Amino acid sequence: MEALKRKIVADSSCDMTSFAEADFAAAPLKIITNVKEYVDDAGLDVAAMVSDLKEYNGRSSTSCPNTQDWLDAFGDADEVFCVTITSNLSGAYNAAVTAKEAYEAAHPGKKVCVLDSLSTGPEMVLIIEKLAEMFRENMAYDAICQKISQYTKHTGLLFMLESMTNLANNGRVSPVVAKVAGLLGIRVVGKASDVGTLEQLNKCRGENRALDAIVNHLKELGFNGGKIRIGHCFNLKAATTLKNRLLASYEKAKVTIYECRGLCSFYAEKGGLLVGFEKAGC
Ligand code: X90
Repeated sequence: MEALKRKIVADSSCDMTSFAEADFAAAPLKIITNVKEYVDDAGLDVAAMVSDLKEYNGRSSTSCPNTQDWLDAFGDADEVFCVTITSNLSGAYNAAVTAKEAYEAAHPGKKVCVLDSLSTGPEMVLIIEKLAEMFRENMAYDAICQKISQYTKHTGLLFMLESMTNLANNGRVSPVVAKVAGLLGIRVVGKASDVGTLEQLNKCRGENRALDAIVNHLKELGFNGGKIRIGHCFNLKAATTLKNRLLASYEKAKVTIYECRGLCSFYAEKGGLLVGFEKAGC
């Protein structure tokens, strides 16, 4: 009998284009302007997109993977574990569920477990890494489905944004909140709410104070020195400062930093920081 093919699939808001620890594919979202369409895959030049967008004054929007995009990402795997951006801000989850139904109907015996992250970016990274860990432990399909949804109850996402223009223009936050982020020197700090929407926590004067607020929120929300993934949109400086501050208080914390890909760069905008973290008890 041939070995079971297990695969992790996520939409491109997870900021990962490849993954060494397991068979992996990302279904791309798209960033669309009147002059160009950017496909958020490994070929996207994120720096060029961000600089194009800075010069561009027209309308811009995004679109999620459709059912076929998801099916393409599933490939021919026997067991797919599919992680999506929050269903409260994107149609990606619904399209993935439709793809699951089509895939399972077309290939009896094959299974797809779809997980709504109620989050995005670095919290999805943590979920994907945990799935790979479960693969290595040879856990059964049903056990993984159940355990991974438990795991997401012990992870969280905080963010720091310098501008919320694209979020507001696309109806993902209220214009009132977005306006604050547009003020000179102001950083909005917030978190992914329990229902997977943006929840504003603080308006901070300057990046330093915003990073302090993030460190405090991490503690309040139950971080106790586990894993942290920091995604940044052209703000390595803030990401590094945050990492060092965390390591000063939690010397064993496992902190890594990476650059956001297209979708998160479009919405988090230049200077933005996304922080995915584990809470106690996972
Ligand atoms: O379907 C689509 O077109 C994608 C829409 C995505 C909208 C929101 C993306 C947010 C990206 C911003 C800060 C963190 C937000 C946390 C949300 C739970 C990053």
